[in-house]
Amino acid sequence: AVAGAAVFEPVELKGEHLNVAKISDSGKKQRKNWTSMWTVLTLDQLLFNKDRQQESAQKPGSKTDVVQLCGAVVEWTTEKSSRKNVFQITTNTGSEYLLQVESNSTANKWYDAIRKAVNSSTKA
Ligand code: I3P
Repeated sequence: AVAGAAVFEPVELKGEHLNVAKISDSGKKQRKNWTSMWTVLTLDQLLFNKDRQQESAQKPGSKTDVVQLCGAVVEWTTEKSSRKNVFQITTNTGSEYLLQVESNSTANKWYDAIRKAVNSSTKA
């Protein structure tokens, strides 16, 4: 999914499987349940799908979880999980997601790209 990533700088992260746990839904605490999700970053959204095939099926009734990045906060956390490479996204509506992947470099790539998307969509 990231072939040619170094060439196409800003939006290199088309899609990848990340471990995701939604721990709060609009301020309401959720039971932590790590799930491998096919994750796609757009200019201002993060899309979670159960699998890659659903990626293009963003119509009503599809199971895509859409995270609005405008006004979100993204930070590394070592307290909310025993796993390595975990960062948290808190949306402006108070939903909280933990994202994790074994590879440091993959985690760093997503963290950086999501922060950039947050910054540019929040200013816009
Ligand atoms: C949780 C599960 C999670 C773990 C979480 C456990 O148990 O083992 O993987 O989070 O720890 O509560 P269960 O499946 O019974 O709900 P990490 O893998 O992120 O450590 P936590 O309660 O300390 O968050």
